Amino acid sequence: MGMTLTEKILSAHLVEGEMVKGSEIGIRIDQTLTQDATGTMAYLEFEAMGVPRVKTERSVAYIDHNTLQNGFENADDHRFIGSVCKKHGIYFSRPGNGICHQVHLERFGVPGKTLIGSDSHTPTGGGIGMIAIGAGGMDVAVAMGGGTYYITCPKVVKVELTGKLSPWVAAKDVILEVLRRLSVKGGVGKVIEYCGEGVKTLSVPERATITNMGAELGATTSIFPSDENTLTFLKAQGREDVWVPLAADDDAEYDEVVEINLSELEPLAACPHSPDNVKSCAEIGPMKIDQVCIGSCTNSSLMDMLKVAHILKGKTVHPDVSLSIAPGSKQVLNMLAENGALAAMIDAGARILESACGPCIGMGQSPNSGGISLRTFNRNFEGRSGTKDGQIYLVSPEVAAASAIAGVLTDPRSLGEMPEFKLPEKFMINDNMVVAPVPEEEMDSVEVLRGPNIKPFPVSEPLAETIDAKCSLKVGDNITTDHIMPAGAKILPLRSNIPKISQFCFAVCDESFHDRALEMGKSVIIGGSNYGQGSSREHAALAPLYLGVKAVIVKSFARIHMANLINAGIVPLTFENESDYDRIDQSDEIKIENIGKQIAGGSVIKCTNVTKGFDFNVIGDFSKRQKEMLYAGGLLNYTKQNA
Ligand code: MIC
Ligand code: SF4
Repeated sequence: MGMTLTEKILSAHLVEGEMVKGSEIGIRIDQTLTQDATGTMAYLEFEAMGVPRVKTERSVAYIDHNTLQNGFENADDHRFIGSVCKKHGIYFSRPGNGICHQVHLERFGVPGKTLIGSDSHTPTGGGIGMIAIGAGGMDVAVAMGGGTYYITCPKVVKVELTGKLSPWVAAKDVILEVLRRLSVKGGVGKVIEYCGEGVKTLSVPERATITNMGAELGATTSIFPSDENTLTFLKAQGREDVWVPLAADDDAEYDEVVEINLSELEPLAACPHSPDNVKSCAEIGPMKIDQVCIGSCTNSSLMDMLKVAHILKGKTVHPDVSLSIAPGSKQVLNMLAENGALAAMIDAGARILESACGPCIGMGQSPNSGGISLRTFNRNFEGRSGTKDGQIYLVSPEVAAASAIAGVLTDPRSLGEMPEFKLPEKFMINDNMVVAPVPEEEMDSVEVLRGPNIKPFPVSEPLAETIDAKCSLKVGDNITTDHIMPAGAKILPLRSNIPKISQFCFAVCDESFHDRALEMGKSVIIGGSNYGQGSSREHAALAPLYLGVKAVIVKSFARIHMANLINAGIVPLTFENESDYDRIDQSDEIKIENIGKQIAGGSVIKCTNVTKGFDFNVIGDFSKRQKEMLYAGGLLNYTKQNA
């Protein structure tokens, strides 16, 4: 039987386990990336492991999230990360060089290699034929040290693309259509593999838009084959030497097949407050808008920007609309400046932002109260924009630009004929903003520079014999890591200070959570399905750890967050009968006796609701390695024990 592309790359990197779907496998990691909001913790963890130099083929640290220096904190983090990189063998992409995923695709991604990144949109690299996976900072630290990375051997979904996108219909509309069909939890435990004739009609940047936002499906990752278009892109980046052709075998068998005829797609939008709440622009109609933001790791490539500039050229942004544009990288911004497209944007009244995440993570440009904002980003979770009642719609750059001029949601097909937009034969290449590490012989001469906001990560304890604790919080379905550990301009600077950032833990859901959890000393959290969806931030596990959370019992988990909980030594459990969720209230006392023995004995674990006087079962389906991590109290303790 033939193999899928996913199986080919995973089995070529397999170091532990067998390629049996649903079982845990360990893979070798060729490349890692971090960004600054997760990076400080990841490098503190790397330092704690005591490995002198990274053992990967390429590790890169990007500064792209915390780009507002509203105090010393972010600047100190950047200085710390820069110095750690120099010492330990990591390439350092300075602030101004661009968004990690965009730059990594342009300058470092290699077809057929494995990449993990401490950012959930690392699957962007799937656009170039990599197995690129988002992970917690601790997993990335271990991989930098040469350690194995563990995932559940995924099911593989084939998305068979036929036809060709119509003018003004975009790659964004492809992934919005996939989200509409599969939902934000439809990809859990799966890799989404794009195949079929339609693949040939999509350039690498378009493919990367699709694999990037595959994160919103909850998928392990998404991948495109490496073909002639991949070669064209790599040639234009002066990197054709890393190209290899890669594709699934013709007789590969898939677990699911989704068929999409590109010719039938139309401009779509994800409505508030979920990326899978997708409607067509025609269905929504000419809704009045307040703001438009163009950029983010989903839609900030040169091609996206050239389309936007073309639409804006000679026009003026509607008087009731604020338009901001953040080109994804220095390369993109520089090329726009050279070819005059930037002038067209400025002339139309766009507010040009630096090449960074910016508004996508609430670093500025929060909309007005109740404001309707069209964004080319990938997440529209409640409150993420920085305005609690902001109404965020996720759209393509084409829809965004056309609407910015019109002042209402606009189907770009009304713009008339679309010119042909082509990848340049050569991108402008200058890696002067990537600092190389010093050679190993010189590493002792590099001093690691720390600042007063950089506090050690919280220590976790080995698993107690019995967990007997009150429920400090009960939440519903689809809780995101933006609920658990919000970001934004006020909170992001605290990413390297867990005691301080934990004050905002769950503040979106319940501002009294922090004080209550501290007062309880130890507690458990009860949640619904798809708990922890969204970002990879391990802070969503470290802050609860600091606040004494011992176990989280929910209907189902999102992949990265569940791994982060185990890494932090917090026990993630799911209800055997979902109806038991309704029988537990906040403040109820939950008792799990002999938890270590129960975990060792099998996956069904007995719990007692002491307050209400009934027993219920939960599932703790852990691999041997996960069990040992939980006994040890998390990944760092486990790694030290095994060193
Ligand atoms: C996000 O898009 O939510 C982030 C900010 O990039 C996160 C990482 C973080 O929280 O630092 C992600 O996607 O993993
Ligand atoms: Fe940055 Fe937004 Fe992409 Fe996250 S989703 S990496 S915040 S641009």
